[in-house]
Amino acid sequence: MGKINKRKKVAIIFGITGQDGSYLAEFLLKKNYIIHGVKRRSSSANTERIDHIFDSINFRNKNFFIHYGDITDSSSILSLLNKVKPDEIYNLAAQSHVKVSFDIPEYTANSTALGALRILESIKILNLKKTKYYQASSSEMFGKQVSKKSQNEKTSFHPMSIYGVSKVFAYHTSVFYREAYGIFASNGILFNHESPRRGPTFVTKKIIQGLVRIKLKKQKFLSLGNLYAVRDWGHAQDYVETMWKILQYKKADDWVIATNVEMSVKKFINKCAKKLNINIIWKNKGLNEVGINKDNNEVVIKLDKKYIRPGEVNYLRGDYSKAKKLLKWKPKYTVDYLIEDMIRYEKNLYK
Ligand code: NAP
Ligand code: G4F
Repeated sequence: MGKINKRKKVAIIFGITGQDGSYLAEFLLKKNYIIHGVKRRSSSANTERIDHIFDSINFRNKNFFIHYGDITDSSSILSLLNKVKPDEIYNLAAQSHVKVSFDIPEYTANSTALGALRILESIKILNLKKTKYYQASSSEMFGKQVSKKSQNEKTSFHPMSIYGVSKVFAYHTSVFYREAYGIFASNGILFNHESPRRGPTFVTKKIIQGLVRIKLKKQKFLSLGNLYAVRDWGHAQDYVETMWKILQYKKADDWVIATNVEMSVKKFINKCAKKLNINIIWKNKGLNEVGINKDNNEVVIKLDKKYIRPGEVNYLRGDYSKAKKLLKWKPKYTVDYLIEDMIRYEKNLYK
């Protein structure tokens, strides 16, 4: 019997140049998708994470296309969707840094909140009945939680930043377009996920980069903010697989994706230091707290109030039982593997 010639699925990824966009593109290419990635204009190169996929000199990858666009620009979204008419859209584009959202609240809302609205409205205007939409929702939406219970799809939102407020808007907008217009729009409520490709100002990357450099005597100390916030850290490679699974499920829905393992920033530092054979002891309290390298008595961790947020999310731990049961998804990588993967990458840069 001859092979059935199945049409390749077509996906648009907004936020292709980011951590998740780059892993998702690799994942979908392995699944034989045609990928159209949207990249915003920048005065310096912003394609570092995808250059290995898109060989801009030889145009070798025939299933991978990059378009200029911006989620603050409706016309660019509308014309791309009209041209490509994709099977799936992954909206990963956002001003994704919580602390930065206190400094640029209006731009954060414009991109992170209204960006989702612009894409969904374009799907509606173009009457793309078969296009499925993935919204990169966030555990930051849970915000202020009074109890130390884990959060699931039924937990109420109480955002503590304009980033969180914007993600709540995008979440409800996705639910609204699903219920009002029948668009297949799903929310993945993803808890923190990291990788060697994580941006350098997020805490895990900052800690690992800093400690590796301290170990190699290229940096003296690391300045941080709140050491007592608790997060549920997973590996980005695990999480992009769920994005795809969410869009393959029989109906559009909302899903918590996490590891259910909690860890404070301080415990994360201690774990990383141990793996690098840096022996840290902690002294003092409040903003005077310091981490000292026991072997040479040097201060390696200091606190700086500029990293303390006007609104903080103190406790995040995700209950992903729904995704486990219905999507048959669970994380493959542990936080120990994640840290080792990130340390390995960092050390290799200095070889
Ligand atoms: P990231 O590395 O910061 O990537 C964000 C992407 O959005 C980048 O490609 C960025 O482009 C792009 N972008 C920003 N503003 C844009 C605009 N105006 N127009 C077009 N593109 C724009 O974030 P990530 O960690 O991959 O996260 C992906 C998505 O998941 C984000 O929406 C984030 O808020 C959400 N999320 C992340 C986590 C997490 O722990 N990583 C958890 C929950 C939800 P440049 O490369 O040019 O900056
Ligand atoms: O690494 P972070 O900046 O991540 P945050 O704020 O949890 O946000 C990330 O996860 C969200 C999902 O929950 C995403 F939606 C969002 O896009 C992003 O990917 O900070 C983690 C914790 C915070 O409590 C922060 O106050 O670490 C604390 N922290 C302590 N010192 C620091 C620092 N965070 C950063 N970025 N830099 C510090 O020096």
